[in-house]
Amino acid sequence: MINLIQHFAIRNEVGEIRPLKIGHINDSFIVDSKNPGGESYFLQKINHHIFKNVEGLQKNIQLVTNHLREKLKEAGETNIGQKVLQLVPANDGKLFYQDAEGSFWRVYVNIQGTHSYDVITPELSYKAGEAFGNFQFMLSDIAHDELIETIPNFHNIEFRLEQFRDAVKANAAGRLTKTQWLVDEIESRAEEMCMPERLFREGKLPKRINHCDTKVNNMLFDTNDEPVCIVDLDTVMPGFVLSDFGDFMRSAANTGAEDDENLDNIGVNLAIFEAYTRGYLKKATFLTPAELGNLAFGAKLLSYMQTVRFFGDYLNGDTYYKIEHEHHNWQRSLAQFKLLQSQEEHFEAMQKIVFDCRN
Ligand code: GN1
Ligand code: MG
Repeated sequence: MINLIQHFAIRNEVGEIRPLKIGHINDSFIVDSKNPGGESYFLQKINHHIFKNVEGLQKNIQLVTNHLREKLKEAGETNIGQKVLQLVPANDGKLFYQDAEGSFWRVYVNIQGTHSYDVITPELSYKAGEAFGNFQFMLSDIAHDELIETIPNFHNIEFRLEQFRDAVKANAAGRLTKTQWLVDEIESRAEEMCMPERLFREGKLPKRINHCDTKVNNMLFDTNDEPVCIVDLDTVMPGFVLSDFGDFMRSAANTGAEDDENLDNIGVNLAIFEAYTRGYLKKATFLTPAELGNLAFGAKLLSYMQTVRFFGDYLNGDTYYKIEHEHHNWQRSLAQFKLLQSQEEHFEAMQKIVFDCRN
């Protein structure tokens, strides 16, 4: 591993290299500096079975981070090194390094003095809403064709349902017998859930540059608990704002965990929902009535989409997400579906919150 990091243009002598247990896709490590207080690094092995165009992925990230840096400078911000990710190029100038085994690696400067949350308070949720709203705003003037779709059709539910139906048909892991009831639940909602894609085709719902992975733990807070930096920029691409709004609610406005084994823990946390919505709408002043009117729907859609994706992976025999035990993807599917049911029950309350919080 130490040999690996030497391929990057780092400025410090390397100390310990520690694996981090974050994310379901890439492998992450912190590379400490040998000198206490020195610059440290965030090393990642990119899952190139999922991100098939690594060069395009890295170019996207460079473009997005440069853009954000410019915006922050224009706004007179200081300490920008803490507020935007900074890629460290390889010694040959490329934004990644490919090792002898064909694996792809990248390095960021590690943003020290920050932390993230898996479970959040309403107060922090309000600040997170402002931060994600501002993030969308800062990226709103990047031309859509400057960015590639690092995973084509990533948040397109019509496409996700097609993949899911293929998984059901193939039943590769032989897991369908006991799980057919959830296939039926998914199918009974399929038409409703494809509504945003239909609105888009009719020219009634726009796409904007989205983060597309607005999980609560993709935001770094400083020692004063102020949000400083949004991380995990692998999937920044055009999409519906309801998607980013919904993914935050899916991960934060849940009284249980994403993969909670006790389904009784799971339900919508309306206090978090309200606080985030207030913060988000304060910054996202650019929304059309159709976008605003479908934010609460986005919360349902993202829980649904995640059920479809986890369950599809379970049926395929766990080929996409990292799992910690044999039936982990099934446990995740059940937990996400339970959240969806709770969101359905509370849909009117969620809609009312959005309308009460609008400017
Ligand atoms: C994956 O990067 P990570 O592991 O936080 C996934 C997201 C899912 C999420 C579910 C590229 O995100 O789309 O919402 O897991 N990322 C990719 O927790 O598929
Ligand atoms: Mg991610």
